[in-house]
Amino acid sequence: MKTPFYIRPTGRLAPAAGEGRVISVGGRREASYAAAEIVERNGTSVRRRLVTAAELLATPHAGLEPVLQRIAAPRAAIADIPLARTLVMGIVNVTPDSFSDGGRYLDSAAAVAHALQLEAEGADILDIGGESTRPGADPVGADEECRRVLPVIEAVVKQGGVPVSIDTRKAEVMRRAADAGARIINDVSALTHDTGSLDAAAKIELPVILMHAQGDPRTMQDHPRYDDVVLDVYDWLDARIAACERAGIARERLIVDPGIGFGKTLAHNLALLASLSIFHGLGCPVLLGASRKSFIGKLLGVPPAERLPGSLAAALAGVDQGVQIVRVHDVAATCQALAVWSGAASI
Ligand code: 7PM
Repeated sequence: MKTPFYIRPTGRLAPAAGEGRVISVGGRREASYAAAEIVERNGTSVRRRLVTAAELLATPHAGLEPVLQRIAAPRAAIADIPLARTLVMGIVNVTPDSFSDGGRYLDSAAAVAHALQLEAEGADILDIGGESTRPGADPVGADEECRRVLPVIEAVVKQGGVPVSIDTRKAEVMRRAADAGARIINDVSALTHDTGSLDAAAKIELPVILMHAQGDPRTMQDHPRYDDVVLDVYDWLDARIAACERAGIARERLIVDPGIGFGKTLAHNLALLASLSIFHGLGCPVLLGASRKSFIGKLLGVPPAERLPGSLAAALAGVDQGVQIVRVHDVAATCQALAVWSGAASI
């Protein structure tokens, strides 16, 4: 069964602007909206209309009510961090460094130092990954992935003070990372890649990030195709939440992510970025990962090292739409942007 209605809150208001007649996402006053786009899909036809928050809240509508409730419901803390403001997740890659001729100690020492540096810059969560999920990348085995990430997780858990998430698509890596102290599972396949991962995640009892991707990393950029990218990604995530619930993973434990760059053209990525707030209707915290991604390069023809300004703009577009977590490389710069934004947004 497809979700018949979607609600995209829009027109963010400063908290002082009004009481009552606003749409608040996850119970956060900084994430209050004056209006909403109501979207209805019937087969190939999509109807959209803009209504004010006052109109929407005054006229109860059977189809819209459950979506409104999921938008408004307070979000549970993640790994003991309350979602009162947008959290910054710092990216820590543990892939062999071409300069250290495969020296495992050097690779892990560099990753641990990088993680602690990101924490000092203000990261709320450290996302540690050992498999390259870049477009066109070759897969690695679970043992190799564990050899890369486990020593880093152990050291960061011991020496750092913020929760660690494990970026993996494999059940075995999830289990061993959790034993090593990881507090969040981040799976770019939304627990679809490994047939054992739904059950493994249910048993591990940690929060899980479900990211949307179309196709496998190796081929996903070949011919991405959607009827309506925003609604298709929404329906797919909705179905993954349902699969998780059937497997014993409650919605309160899930975080959703539209998967910028994973089987998407430039137009698809921009459409998702423009409609992030619609995903609050899934009733889970929303994560945005746009940092240094190739859509920024495609817009302007700049290499990854020069994509910080575009990455900050993407993060702020997400924050304005109430996303609860941004996943970034440049933690210090992002924290500065968020501090200025929230200074202006909370008046
Ligand atoms: C090319 C494509 C280079 C993708 C690097 C990447 C996400 C993630 C990654 C994301 C979540 C990167 C990525 N991206 N996990 N893992 N969301 N939840 O930027 O957007 O590191 S890999």
